[in-house]
Amino acid sequence: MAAMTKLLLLFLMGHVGSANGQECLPQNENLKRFVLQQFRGVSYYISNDIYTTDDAAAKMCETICGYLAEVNSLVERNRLVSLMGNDDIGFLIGGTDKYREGYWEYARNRKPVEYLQWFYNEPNDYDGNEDCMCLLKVSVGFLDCPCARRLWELKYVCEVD
Ligand SMILES: [Ca+2]
Ligand SMILES: [Ca+2]
Repeated sequence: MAAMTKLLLLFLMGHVGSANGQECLPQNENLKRFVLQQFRGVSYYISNDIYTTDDAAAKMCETICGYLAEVNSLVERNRLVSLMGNDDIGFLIGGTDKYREGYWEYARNRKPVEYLQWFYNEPNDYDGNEDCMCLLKVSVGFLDCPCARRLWELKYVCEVD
């Protein structure tokens, strides 16, 4: 009987464990795709892969309770650029005007992007197809860039509070 109870307990514990596994915790296997960097109380997770779409990147961020990085100052922008490796061109970050052209907001909560420091001649909605926001190593400001991967081969960066 004691053995049965023990087995039952193990069974239940196993279920609790798997339930937790579905939450956004660092135990998630997707975490392996990220390199953690910390700055001013928030954590940044840089992807190892190139983004395919903004939605896919955002979903990946959600697995670790995060969201596509929201750059709120020049200091934060500089910090993110400093995290870029030698081979990195830039990152996809949070911010989109896909809901309303020219109106920049965060897809996760539809709040307006308050810090908009654009690069020269940006945003230009090139080819009518640039509704996401990117940060390039060589640019001081942001660029609007395609939400779906085309010529751009950028990683994405998640932020976790
Ligand atoms: Ca646009
Ligand atoms: Ca652009």
